[in-house]
Amino acid sequence: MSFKVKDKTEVRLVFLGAAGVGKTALIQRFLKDTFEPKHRRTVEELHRKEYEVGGMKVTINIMDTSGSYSFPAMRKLSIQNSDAFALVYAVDDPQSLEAVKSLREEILEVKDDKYTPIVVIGNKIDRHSERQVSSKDVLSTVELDWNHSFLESSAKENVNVLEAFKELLMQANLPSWLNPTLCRRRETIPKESTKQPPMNKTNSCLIS
Ligand SMILES: Nc1nc2c(ncn2[C@@H]2O[C@H](COP(=O)(O)OP(=O)(O)OP(=O)(O)O)[C@@H](O)[C@H]2O)c(=O)[nH]1
Ligand SMILES: [Mg+2]
Repeated sequence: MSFKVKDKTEVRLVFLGAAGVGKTALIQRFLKDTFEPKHRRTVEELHRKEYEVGGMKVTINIMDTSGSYSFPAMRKLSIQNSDAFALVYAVDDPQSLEAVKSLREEILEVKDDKYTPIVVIGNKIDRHSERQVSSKDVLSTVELDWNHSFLESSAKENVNVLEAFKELLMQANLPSWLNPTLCRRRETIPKESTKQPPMNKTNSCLIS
C-alpha cells in the first residue's frame, strides 16, 4: 500500500519500542518540555496537538504505545492508521534494539510498503557509562541496510528530541515549517547546523 499525506494538515505519528526505553519521555519532552524520572507504564495514549499557522490548522496526532504490555491487535491498528513511525530503543539496553528490529518487520508487513517512513531513535544517551549499543553499528544498519533515518537522543537532557519530531514530520510529508515550534527553532539556527551527520547530533534542541 503506498501512502501519501502531501498537503495534508493532519498527521499521525506512532511511537513504538520496548518497555522503559523512553517513548513517553520523548513525547512529553516535545509536548510539554517536561521529564518524569519515574517509569509509569503506558497502556495506550493518543496526544493531539493543534497549531494554527497563517490561518491554517495543523494537527499532529501522536500515539504513545505500550512496551510493557502486549496488545498485538491494538499495535496492528496503530500501525495501519499511522503516517510515520518512531522506533525507540535505549542505548543501555541491547534487548530493546532487538525489539526495534522485530517491530520494523511488523510495520513493513502491515503496511506492505518498504518505503514506510521510519525514524529509529536511540534514547538515553546521557547514560554514558551504561551505554551498551554502539551508534556506529546501528547507524550502518538503519541508514544503509534499511534506508531509514537514525538519531540518538536524551529525553532527560533534551538532546535531539525536536530533531526527532522534525524528521518524523518531514518523512510524513508535513512541512516542518507548519509547526511553529520548529519554525522558531529554524529561525534561531544557522542553516547548515540543522542538518548534521547523525553521529554529531549532540546539540540540545531547546523548546523555547
Ligand atoms: N537517563 C534517562 N532516563 C530516561 C530517558 N528517557 C526516559 N528515561 C527514564 O526511563 C524510564 C522509562 O521511561 P518511559 O518514557 O516511561 O518509557 P516508555 O518507553 O514510555 O515505557 P512503556 O510506557 O512502559 O512502554 C523512566 O524512569 C524515565 O524517566 C533518558 O533520555 N535518559
Ligand atoms: Mg510509556
